[in-house]
Amino acid sequence: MEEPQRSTEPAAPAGDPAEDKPPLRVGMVGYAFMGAAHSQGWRTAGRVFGLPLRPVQAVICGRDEAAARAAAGRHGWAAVETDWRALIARDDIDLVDICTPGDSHAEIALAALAAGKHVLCEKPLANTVAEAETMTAAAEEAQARGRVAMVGFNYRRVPATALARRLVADGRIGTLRHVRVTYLQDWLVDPRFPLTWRLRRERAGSGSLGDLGAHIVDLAQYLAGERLAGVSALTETFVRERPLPGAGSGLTATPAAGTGKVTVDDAALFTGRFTSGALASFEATRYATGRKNALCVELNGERGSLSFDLERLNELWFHDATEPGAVAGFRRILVTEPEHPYLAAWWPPGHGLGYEHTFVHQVRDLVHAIAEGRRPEPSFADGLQVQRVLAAVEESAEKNSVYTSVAD
Ligand code: SOE
Repeated sequence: MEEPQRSTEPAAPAGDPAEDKPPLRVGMVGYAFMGAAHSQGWRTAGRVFGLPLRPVQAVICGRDEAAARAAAGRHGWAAVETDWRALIARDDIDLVDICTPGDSHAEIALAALAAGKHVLCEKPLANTVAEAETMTAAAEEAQARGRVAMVGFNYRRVPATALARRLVADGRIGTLRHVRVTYLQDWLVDPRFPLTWRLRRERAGSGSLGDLGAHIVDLAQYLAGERLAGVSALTETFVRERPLPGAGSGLTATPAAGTGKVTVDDAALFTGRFTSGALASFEATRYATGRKNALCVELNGERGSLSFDLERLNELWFHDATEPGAVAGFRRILVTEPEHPYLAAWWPPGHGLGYEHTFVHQVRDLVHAIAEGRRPEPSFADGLQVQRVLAAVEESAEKNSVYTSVAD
């Protein structure tokens, strides 16, 4: 392979609002679904929000050179590497964005932090608690050197969930009693779906639990403003053998010969107790036939309730129990006003946002944390705590749902 192009730092286009800001040169490892979503964030945030640094899509990295070059063209990256170690060694990269399967998060993040880079790592932080602990220790050490590390729980950055967090923190629903969260997909219902990396423990760490459960554990704790103390859980693997993947992906793949064992959970159901004594229920599954990416959360407090549905992500339902009974009830807040989180930068009221905007908001918040030298949220320590909850879920499920405390 010829010498990789130097990421000739693309000059800010004339009129770019961040034209005079110092560049933040990003190297992204991975270019599949999350690579595409993160690219949208890097490409857009500087144009919508007045950022203190100008994100530059400098290098995209993938083992398949042709595919990485195609992704560079499609998503707007200036140069290509085929080895993440070479990307981290470059002196024209300030931040490494990790969009790979979970089995490489620790290795890449540790090397990037040691090399003096900032890090954004997709969720779940790692495949094991031990890896997450090592990453968190490295992130704390790097923070002392002015380098930050964030984990990508993007559903915190839906304006409606960020508004819900504000309302809970302001006491608008009073003392929390319940959190009820479900995250339902159905892409594995067909037993012919091949044994891709998400179905192999050595690659993904776990199945629906780490992929979907990580999101809803983080979101529940973020919205509640407190942590889970313990859980009781059931997990199940419904289809235990699947066709080995051939060329292509998903159901359109041409299957290779033979089958392989599924070594992760297909679904996880668990209850939890917060440190305050509030109770929670969680469901993460890839077998909710007809549900595509259905994340719903409801919080019940002594003074009111909040309810959110990702399929209607510009809306937040609020019940104020202090209102007179004759007019009380769940009312819909259309979360498109300039005073709502992130919205002042976007469109006039009533013009909604989408899933992709959560990645733009993620970049906005990360760039501000870097410029202000503070620990971003969610930090690697937050990601570690989620891993500890997931580990308690797996331990409880192995013990027939025995209540299992979450390790400190
Ligand atoms: C799973 O299919 C998945 O892609 C998750 O990995 C993402 O985190 C979620 O945002 C969408 O669904």
